Amino acid sequence: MEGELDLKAVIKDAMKELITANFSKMDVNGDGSLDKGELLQSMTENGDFDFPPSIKGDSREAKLDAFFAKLDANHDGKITLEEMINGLNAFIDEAFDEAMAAMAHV
Ligand SMILES: [Ca+2]
Ligand SMILES: [Ca+2]
Repeated sequence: MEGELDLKAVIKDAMKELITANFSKMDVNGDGSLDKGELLQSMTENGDFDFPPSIKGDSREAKLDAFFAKLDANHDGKITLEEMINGLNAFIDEAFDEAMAAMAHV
């Protein structure tokens, strides 16, 4: 399963680069972290954003709340660059595990 692990690492590296490069742009008020409004804005600017499958909610707002809560590891209402990368890494792991589980059922 070495190829699988490498692909995951490549995706994580690309994600980290992308987030790091864009974080200051996403941080509209320049306080070094993203609040909910800034997260929403950055997501909608990038077109139609699909929440990870594990994010459940009846509405887009509810999903945003759940997504934000999952990224905001220390629950201070702000997402730092580190929290963002760690959080998205977890979603990448999740997506891979689901893909592997789905393949195992074929
Ligand atoms: Ca901010
Ligand atoms: Ca936080």
